[in-house]
Amino acid sequence: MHILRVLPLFLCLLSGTLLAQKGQALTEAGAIKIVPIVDGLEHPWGMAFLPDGRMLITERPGRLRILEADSTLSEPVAGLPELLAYGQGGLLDVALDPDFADNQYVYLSFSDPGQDSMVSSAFGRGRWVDDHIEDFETLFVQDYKMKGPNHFGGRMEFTGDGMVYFTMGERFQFEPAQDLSNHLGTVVRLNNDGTVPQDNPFADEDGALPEIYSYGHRNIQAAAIDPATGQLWVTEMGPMGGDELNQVHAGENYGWPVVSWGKNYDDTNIPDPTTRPEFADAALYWSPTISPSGMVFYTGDVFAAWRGNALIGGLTAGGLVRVAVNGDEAEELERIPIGARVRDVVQAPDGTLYVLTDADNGQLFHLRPFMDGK
Ligand SMILES: [Ca+2]
Repeated sequence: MHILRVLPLFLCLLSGTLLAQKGQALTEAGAIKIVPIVDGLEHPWGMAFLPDGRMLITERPGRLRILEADSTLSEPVAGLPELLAYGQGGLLDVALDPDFADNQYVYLSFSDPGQDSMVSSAFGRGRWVDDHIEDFETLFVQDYKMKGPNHFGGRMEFTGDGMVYFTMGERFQFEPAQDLSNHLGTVVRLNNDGTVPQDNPFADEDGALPEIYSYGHRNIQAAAIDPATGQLWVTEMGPMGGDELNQVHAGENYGWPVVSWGKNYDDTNIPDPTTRPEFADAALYWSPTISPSGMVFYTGDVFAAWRGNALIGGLTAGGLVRVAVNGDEAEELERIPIGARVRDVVQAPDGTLYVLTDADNGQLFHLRPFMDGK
């Protein structure tokens, strides 16, 4: 491509990055302020608000911290499950039960240890009592224990009517994502207590694991239900190129590793999804990659132009990717530069946003409109 055609794009990206480093960004919701709240988080991965306005934040090596009202971090919270922090695995997501006010359940996803450094993706729950977790019980362990540092997936998303989706990667094993006799490369759906819903798509199929809701995924690190439709959307990391946004339907096969919009790391081609119509194709894909992780459907008022859109964190995108969804369709509308690898994004009760960055010294940022010019 000619330098004069690339130059404006380069300058645009550069100005966005420079603005992000100055703590602001120009967006279609106006100029927004990007305020650093706290640092010193070692590869933070997930966050969730407590009803009192404080926030729980996970660190992948195996710590859960409370962001206190004065924006300091607590000592590590007690009561976590035994886990093994290994490669991309460790302590991953955190979520509160939709009925937390009644049952005080906090859910954690993590790498469940076995013999000889074998690990599986897993999640469970315990009760939140006096700023620690009691009686943690593991509710689900991925059926496929192995060594290997990659593609743990790890997001939990509640339906609000008693069920939870848990997303997994294929542990960099490729073909098992097509095999329903294991959990690699799947979304599973469980009742909140870990039992299997009777109407899961493979509940009565011989040779298939009943927890599986969808399969043929590569590595799902973002999941969110669109509150307007109740539809689950997930992103998955592609190989070289081919990151995907998928609308998840019961029993569907999303094609990995048979088809992909990306290429293998050795530069060999993978057939495009359109060559195999039996697989569900992505609603949207990204080449080059954005490395999607963390996602929320924005429902607030303070960034009114973003209402109803998905905001997707991007590790290599270095910010948020704003996407409009409509039925099976999805369209990227905007990128909001943060100037760092974004691991997770949540909406605060007041409609502002919080963003976690993935780094040895990870940070939490608060995204809000300017107030009195500040
Ligand atoms: Ca796919």
